[in-house]
Amino acid sequence: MTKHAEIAGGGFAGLTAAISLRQQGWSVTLHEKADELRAIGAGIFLWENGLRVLEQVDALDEVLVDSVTPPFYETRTHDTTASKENFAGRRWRTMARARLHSALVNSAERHGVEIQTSSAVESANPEGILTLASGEQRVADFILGADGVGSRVRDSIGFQVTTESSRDGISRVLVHRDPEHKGGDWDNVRDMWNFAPRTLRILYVPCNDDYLYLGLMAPNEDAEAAKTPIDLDIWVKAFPHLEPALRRVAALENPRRDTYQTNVLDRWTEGNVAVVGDAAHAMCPALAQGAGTGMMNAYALGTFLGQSTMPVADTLKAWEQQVRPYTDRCQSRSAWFAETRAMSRGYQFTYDVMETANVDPIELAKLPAALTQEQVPTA
Ligand code: FAD
Ligand code: 5PR
Repeated sequence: MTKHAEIAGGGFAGLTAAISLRQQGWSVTLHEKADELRAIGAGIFLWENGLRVLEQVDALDEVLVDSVTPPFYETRTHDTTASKENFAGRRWRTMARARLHSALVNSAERHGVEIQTSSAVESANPEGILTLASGEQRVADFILGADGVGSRVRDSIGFQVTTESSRDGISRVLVHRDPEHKGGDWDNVRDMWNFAPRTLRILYVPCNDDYLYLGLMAPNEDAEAAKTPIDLDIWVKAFPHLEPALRRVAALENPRRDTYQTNVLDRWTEGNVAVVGDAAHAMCPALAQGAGTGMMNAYALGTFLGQSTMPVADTLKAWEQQVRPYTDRCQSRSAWFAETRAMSRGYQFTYDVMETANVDPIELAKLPAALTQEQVPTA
């Protein structure tokens, strides 16, 4: 009999899990509380691991047509180049978040995921009952909380969360790319740091020929620099070369500013329920691995559930055991970089730091033998 999954959340993790489960023959209903499926935020990086997941879930081609591999990831501190890294031929891409999201949505639709928008999830219980805000209850073999950093599924189950909040916050925007910001070093990712007279950073990321992703980072305690809409004078003084782009940022109507947090849970599964993505392992963006890690874990979840001969609850425990160590290490490295601002020194992409980017998601999604034993019926 076809097994059925109910998924809360239509972000990168929820969509990836939904496609992976469909590829394994499950039926899937995905609930998104917003009235349409859309990506929040500006730009995003993907490394080899994330690109491989996209390949597995048939979403890579659509991402490649509208993303770029910049020549270098350049770190600049006080207007001087600290490092220029190119990852020795490993794949990496930068893009608008909407591009990645719509590629996953289109693939989910092609794979027959049933998507319900304006459908907020209220709670889940370990026996496999999902309750919607409308009061409707849905029964499933498996329930997934991919409902982001404020996860209802996580909190209704009662997973314990340890939270560390970041001391810097960031305003992320997409702006039009001016001719003077094309070509030469302006095609690089440029991570520009200033510590004097105040701590301000701009992460400059070409997404394609037309758009730049800019992340404007300032300490939360510096109220003037943390203000949105931005104080143009403060930012232009620190980054005069970016004045035309900063004028566009200052003109934006409702710029968001986010702080971020590291959430570590006591466990990711309980009975027939699991959490994945930011619901389970929100991390600081420093290493640009939050979405990639969530997508790897979500993809593996689908293969585990599809191929295991063991009960769902045991399969979920084995999945957590397999994928979690990489995630834990990535979270703690990302938190360290956010806390120390050590990325300003350059040469940060060491072998260790790139561990997650270099994980092969296909290997990670292979089940341990204990999950695929033949079940011999007893007489
Ligand atoms: P989300 O994207 O938060 O999706 C959750 C979805 O669930 C949303 O659509 C939401 O509307 C829905 N939802 C919420 N509650 C409910 C409910 N009750 N019922 C139904 N639906 C619900 N990662 C990278 O890999 N590379 C980067 O370059 C990168 N840059 C980043 C920069 C910043 C500043 C930050 C803060 C993060 C960055 N990340 C990056 C991390 C990445 O954005 C997240 O890890 C990723 O978006 C998490 O995906 P998700 O699907 O788990 O959650
Ligand atoms: N990398 C990326 C990013 O968006 C941020 C950081 C690093 C892609 C911030 O948004 O270090 O904070 C960072």
